[in-house]
Amino acid sequence: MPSAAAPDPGAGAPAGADTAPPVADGAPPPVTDEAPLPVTDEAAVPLSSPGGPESPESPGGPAGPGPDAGPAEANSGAGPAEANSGAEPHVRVDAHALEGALLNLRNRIAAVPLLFEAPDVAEAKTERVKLLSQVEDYLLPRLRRSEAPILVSLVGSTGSGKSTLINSIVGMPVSATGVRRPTTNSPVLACHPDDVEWFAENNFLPSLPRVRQEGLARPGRDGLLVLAAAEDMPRGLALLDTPDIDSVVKAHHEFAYQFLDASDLWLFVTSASRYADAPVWQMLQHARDRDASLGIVLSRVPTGSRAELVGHFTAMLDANGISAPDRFVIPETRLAGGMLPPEAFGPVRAWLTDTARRDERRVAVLTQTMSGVLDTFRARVPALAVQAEVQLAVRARLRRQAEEPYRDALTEVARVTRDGSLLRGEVQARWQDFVVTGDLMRTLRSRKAPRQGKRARKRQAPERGAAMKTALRSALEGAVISGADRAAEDADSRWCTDAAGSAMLLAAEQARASGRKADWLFASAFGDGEGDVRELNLGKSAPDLPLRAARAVSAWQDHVMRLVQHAEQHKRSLSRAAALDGDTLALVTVLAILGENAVGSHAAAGLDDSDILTLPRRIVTAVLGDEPVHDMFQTARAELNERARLLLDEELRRFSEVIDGAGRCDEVAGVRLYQAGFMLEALQ
Ligand SMILES: Nc1nc2c(ncn2[C@@H]2O[C@H](COP(=O)(O)OP(=O)(O)OP(=O)(O)O)[C@@H](O)[C@H]2O)c(=O)[nH]1
Ligand SMILES: [Mg+2]
Repeated sequence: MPSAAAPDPGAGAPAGADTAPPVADGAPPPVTDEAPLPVTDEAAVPLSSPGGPESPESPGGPAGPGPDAGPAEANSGAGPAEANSGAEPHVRVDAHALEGALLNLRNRIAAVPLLFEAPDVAEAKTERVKLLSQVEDYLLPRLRRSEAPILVSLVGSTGSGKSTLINSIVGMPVSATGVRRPTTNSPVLACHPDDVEWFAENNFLPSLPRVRQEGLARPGRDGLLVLAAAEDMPRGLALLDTPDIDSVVKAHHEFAYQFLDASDLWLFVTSASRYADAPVWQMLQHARDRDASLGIVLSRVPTGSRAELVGHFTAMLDANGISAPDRFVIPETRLAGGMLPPEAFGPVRAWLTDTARRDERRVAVLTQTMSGVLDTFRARVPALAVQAEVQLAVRARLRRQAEEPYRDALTEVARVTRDGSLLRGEVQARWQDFVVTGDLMRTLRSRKAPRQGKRARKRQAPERGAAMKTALRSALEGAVISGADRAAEDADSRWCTDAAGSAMLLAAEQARASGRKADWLFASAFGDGEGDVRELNLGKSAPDLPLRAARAVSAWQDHVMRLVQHAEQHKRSLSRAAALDGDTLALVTVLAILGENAVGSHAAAGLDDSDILTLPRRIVTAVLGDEPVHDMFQTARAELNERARLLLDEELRRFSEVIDGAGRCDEVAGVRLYQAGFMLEALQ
């Protein structure tokens, strides 16, 4: 939280003004004299971004020095400092609180799940990496070690002379220059030997490997940060020569942006022949949007066309809203030993040295760049939080696409196991056999209580009854299996035609393939079987479904048998009714349950007395009584539906596993990220 929120109108002119070349005599001090960021635990952060290009005395406008100002003009460019000084109040914020809020934000950003394909997910992934690197590579190290040397990145067009300028400022060749384009492929950081430890430690760009160099950096070490210590460098200042921004080498371009995100001050260098190129303006607009402290060098300007070139460049800067007041022109000159003459680079060096040495300017630069980054979070963090919510919606959609077909399958199983649909075909044919041959009637007439026990009873059961039972069992299994097959096909095709679904399936297949390869390698190394050779194959039911369905149906039939026995015993104890063959009665009960809704229906009307849709119910009711049959049917049906549900759930789980396999999707990641953003904002 701000420890003192009272704005100080006289303090804290924007860094653009503060970092202007030495202010003309008599000009008001451009910056606050609050304790500088490096010294206290409190960081001065502007309430809002410093004045934009619309400022009437905008540095880019006619009143500013502009590139028209050569080094000498730039040095006398006090205009912007006067125009902006005191315009932007600062508040002092608690650096510890800010660090805590940033750490929290970093964790929340990292936790945002970007697992599923969605319209902007690729951009969101890039944005997440950028946000994390801005927090980890710049804001946190800078907050923790605010006294560390100020880091100036030279960035810009290839061949514009960045390396030449650095070597000239450093006073010795540290970065290779050359006619080969691009020349610099490893960033080279030059600083005073006393400062080199700070950059050798991994608190600046922690993920980048680094190497110390003696003498000139050799080209060809992409991806390494080369640390060059030079006695002539002013203390407290580090210059970073970065790969070009307009390179054919794409990595250079990304690299350059990464360095900018970790820099306190950007020195943008473009040449008379390249300043109009698109990458120049992309980069400058990026700097403008980030509101980073920015200086601009127009190099290799032929003396004859200087006014014309500088005028055009200034107009382009204005048109693009680039307000950097610190602009330098380096004329085309002869190099001496690869170095620029002192009058060409001197003003740039003086400006940089001054920025590093004068606390108020240093604070202003750090403040502007840090606030610039933090300001961008206001929109970028909620935008990422929106993506977290989009991800949840995509995941819910994928779940629905899989669940709906299985839910429909369950409804269908419930329907066909009630309306008599299963009592056709083979089942009906077996029933006819059973009835016509008189087996059923014989069984019904047999009133002797079986004394021989279950096994003997089974032996007695009529063969046709057994055939009937088999037909019934396979009809029930078939109902579940065909429902599951349809659901698998439907769910799979919904995923295949969904962008997120198909991408997820592809990733799951790849993960499975690499897992199989690892299994196979393990198996071939240790002779441990053949590994898991199953395909994902979601469009079909699991290969073991028929086995599981058979077990489930058999278990249900046993359950019905027990229900029937229970009802029968109860009935006998009440009315001393004769016992019936248990197997047959259970079989008939199953038929009656499966045709429950068909009884009395139009389909069943007018059927003869022996019809499969009517007779079983009549028999069961006659033997056990109306009410017990009703209760028993309900129990048996609930049990049947539950078993079917378990089977289908098991099938559905294969889909859920693919979704879960995509990664952990925190339901509240978006909300937490919003909160972390608000907490950070509250501190500014
Ligand atoms: N005559 C003259 N040559 C220059 C000047 N500045 C740079 N050069 C030459 O132009 C070529 C490119 O300069 P570098 O300093 O390597 O350019 P760079 O911006 O570092 O290029 P990349 O590393 O590819 O991004 C080299 O051969 C330099 O010697 C200058 O002001 N005058
Ligand atoms: Mg270079």
